[in-house]
Amino acid sequence: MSSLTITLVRGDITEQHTDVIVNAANSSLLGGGGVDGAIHRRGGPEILEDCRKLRASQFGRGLPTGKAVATTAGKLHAQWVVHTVGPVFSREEDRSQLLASCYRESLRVAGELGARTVAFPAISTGIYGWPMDDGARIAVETVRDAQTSVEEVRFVLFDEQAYAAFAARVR
Ligand code: AR6
Repeated sequence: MSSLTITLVRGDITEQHTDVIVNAANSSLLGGGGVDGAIHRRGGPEILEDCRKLRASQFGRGLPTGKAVATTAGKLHAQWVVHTVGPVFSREEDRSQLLASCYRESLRVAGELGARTVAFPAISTGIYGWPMDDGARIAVETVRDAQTSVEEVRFVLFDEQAYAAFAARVR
């Protein structure tokens, strides 16, 4: 438990002013669609430069699912982007622990950087196919239970359905 405040915003995560913006990345760290595409587009080439350095050093094989790593935030209104790799949703295999790990590890990295405010997207609920209600449940439960020095977690939800799913869990 911690004294962390959870807030919900409907909007575009690349417009947030927070210490950290979390990216729903893929293992390559070299960009993609959705949140990842928007972050690299709005943040500019410095973020990709940092990602390439990570691939050339400690993450030669890519960032494993459930892990998180920080880079510059480039031109975004944040100090750092924390990249995390959500699991692809599967009906055959329960990957909930990996999704929870994304939130936990991102908060751990943010805390180590001294960040007080962190903006999260609804990880895995887009291209990776995770059902929104379950994604929201895992996100809110995991953040609530986290031991962290981060003071505010802001979930930035792209549409009304996502906002409603998170609102139902935060109440
Ligand atoms: N701001 C906030 N939320 C957004 C934005 C935005 N600008 N854009 C989309 N969303 P996704 P994933 C919502 O697909 O499922 C990439 O190609 C979206 O509606 O960005 O983890 C990566 O490189 C959804 O609810 O991430 C990976 O290959 C949520 O953010 C893969 O997609 C997450 O959708 C990761 O897939």
